[in-house]
Amino acid sequence: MYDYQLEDKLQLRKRIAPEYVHVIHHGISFCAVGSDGVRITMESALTARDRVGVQDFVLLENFTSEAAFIENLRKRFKENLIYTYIGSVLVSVNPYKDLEIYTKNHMERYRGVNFYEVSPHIYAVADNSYRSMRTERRDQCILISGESGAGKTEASKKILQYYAITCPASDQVQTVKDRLLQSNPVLEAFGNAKTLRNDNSSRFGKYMDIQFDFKGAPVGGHILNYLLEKSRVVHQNHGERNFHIFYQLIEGGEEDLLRRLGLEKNPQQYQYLVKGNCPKVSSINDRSDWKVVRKALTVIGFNDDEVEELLNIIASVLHLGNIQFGGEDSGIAYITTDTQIKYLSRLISPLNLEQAASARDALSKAVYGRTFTWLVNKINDSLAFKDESYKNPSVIGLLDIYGFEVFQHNRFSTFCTCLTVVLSSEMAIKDAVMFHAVSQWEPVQYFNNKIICDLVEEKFKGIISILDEECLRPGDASDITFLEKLEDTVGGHAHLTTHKLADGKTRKVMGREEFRLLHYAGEVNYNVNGFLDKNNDLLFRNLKEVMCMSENTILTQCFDRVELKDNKRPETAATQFKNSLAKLMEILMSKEPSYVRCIKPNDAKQAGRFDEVLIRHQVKYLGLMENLRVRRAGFAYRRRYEIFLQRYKSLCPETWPTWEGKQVDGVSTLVKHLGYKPEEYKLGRSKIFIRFPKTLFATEDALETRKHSLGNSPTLCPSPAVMI
Ligand code: AOV
Ligand code: MG
Repeated sequence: MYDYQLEDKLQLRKRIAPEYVHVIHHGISFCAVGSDGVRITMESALTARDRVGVQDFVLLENFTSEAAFIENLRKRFKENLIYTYIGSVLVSVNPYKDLEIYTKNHMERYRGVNFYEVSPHIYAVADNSYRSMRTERRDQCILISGESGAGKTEASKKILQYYAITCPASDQVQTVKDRLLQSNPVLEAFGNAKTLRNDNSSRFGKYMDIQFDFKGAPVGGHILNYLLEKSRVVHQNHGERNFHIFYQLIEGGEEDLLRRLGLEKNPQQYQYLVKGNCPKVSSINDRSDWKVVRKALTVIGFNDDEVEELLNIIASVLHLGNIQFGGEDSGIAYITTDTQIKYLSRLISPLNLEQAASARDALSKAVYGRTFTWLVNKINDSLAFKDESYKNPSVIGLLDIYGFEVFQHNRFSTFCTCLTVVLSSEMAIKDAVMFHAVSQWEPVQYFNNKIICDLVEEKFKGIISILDEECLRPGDASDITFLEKLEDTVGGHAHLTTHKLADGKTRKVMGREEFRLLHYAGEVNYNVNGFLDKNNDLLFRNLKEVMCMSENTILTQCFDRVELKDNKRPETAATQFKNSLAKLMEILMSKEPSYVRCIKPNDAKQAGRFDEVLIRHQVKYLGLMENLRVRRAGFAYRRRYEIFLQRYKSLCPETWPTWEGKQVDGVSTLVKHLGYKPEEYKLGRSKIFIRFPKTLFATEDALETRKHSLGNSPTLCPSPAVMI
């Protein structure tokens, strides 16, 4: 009695939540079944829908309303439905609790299944990219964004786990899978730290390629790392910690090992670990994490000697931090701590107290930073694709950048973080514009990110150029002269303000050492203090020389003598970073992107709390409303001609069983036969763009009906889940 005909099914599909209601076949009619397997009425299905919201924002009736958007998010969050789509973009809200949705069974459920038949999930995105890679032979990338603590790193780990479990494997592939998975705890130990926003905050940007062979098995990987926050090695803000590895080693290291390294079992003994006054974190168990990391190092292929050398470096950094200086009447510093590290005595002669301490810290940062890069290279060696006979593996790239962390006063590192966000959102916007270019309807207003990009990057008069110029200028260059140059060169820019007003008066609300950028996310104030030093990132030559003499084989690889001979000035930090980001953008542009947008529901890291103000802010700067408008105004679904034809050709006598002519003509014949109206679709260069999901749903339903009337499945065809 609860059976529905085809048109009802369409209604159901559009309106119900697949988390609670499934539509199943029953002869040529359909019925709705609740999650407990019992048939329910259309009315109950709709009630369920009202309770849990829509699974795709594109289906929201009032799609231009931000309030409706947030309400839908809230309903779902309350039901532990943390994932929702905007077309093919996945929006994810951090639940701050373990949900039972990442089991092997769940993975199986998403394998090869249509996007809208199952509830939205990170596995659906992973599966989608995988199938597009396989069927279209096009490299993919998954871009994960969101603010600090929103769940980016967790999302990227879930994607990796999905591939590790569901992709085909042989013995050799199993080793690659293990190494891919084990690279995470190692990189997190050395590159993540407890911050105020996130107990496991990534302090470096990470882009990882996973390489697949022609059978779809993962056979290798490669990691690019960006801008490790080195300053954390020597200083942490109140309530924050240094990188996890220091605490793991001290808390978890075996007594013998600690003795050999000259370390005591108490983190409070080390100057570099007491700045934030936060040695313990309730959500972190350093001792058990140590065991995980130690094992992971072995899986990746480190032998015991290499591990010991690596840990020796970590211990030396702690010892270095404990070196104290005293001052003489002449103002020249000397070492007061009794230490074995004799080379540091070289610091004494020309430096005053402050300079000596800063030279010491610069050395610690350089040693740690370069060791981190060495570690990434070492992991890359172990992940390298080794089959010479197979030249071109297919690739899925995962981008997990550090989140936007805006404070009241921001420093150089935030400036660089913002750069990443600026450039990666430029990429997203480009994609959206490309997407939109094919539709001539309802122009969508974008925040013009290019203006900001130019302001930051432009040659000669962009902020980075001006900063570099000040860094190179001998004489009186300082953070303040940099700010003055900024005022002279780009003072009148609509997106930049300083405390000076055009009429010569000063703006009271801004500090004299600040400039303000109007980003997409809103206004951000930057304090220029330390900009020149951090951008120069210089290390005294004699310290470099000493490091080159080290007998530690890792350090000899990190500090190369060639560097000493080369008198060319090294690139500044901002320029290096800008260039590496430009390269990253090139890599991403060559791939088909999918997007995951992560949202943090509250600042207290608590389960069940939905802080509307905070969420609205993120919806705004993640550009989700624009995203939705683009999907609605443009074409929600697009598909390459051959794939579309392949899937639906059985529905039209003229295209079935084979279409002999040009593919575009075949598609055109097919959609006319299906009754598509001209405003519902556009034929592009190589793809068909479909405007409304309902058009696609109807076509899918027609396919299913045919399948059932024939009593078997039609030709093997890629599912529309990969339609984005
Ligand atoms: P982030 O990568 O976006 O921040 P994480 O991925 O590290 O954020 O997530 C922060 C914390 O939120 C994790 O340690 C988990 O406790 C919790 N969490 C995130 N996603 C989930 C999930 N799907 N299920 C359960 N708990 C989750 V940063 O690296 O700071 O920008 O720089
Ligand atoms: Mg992270």
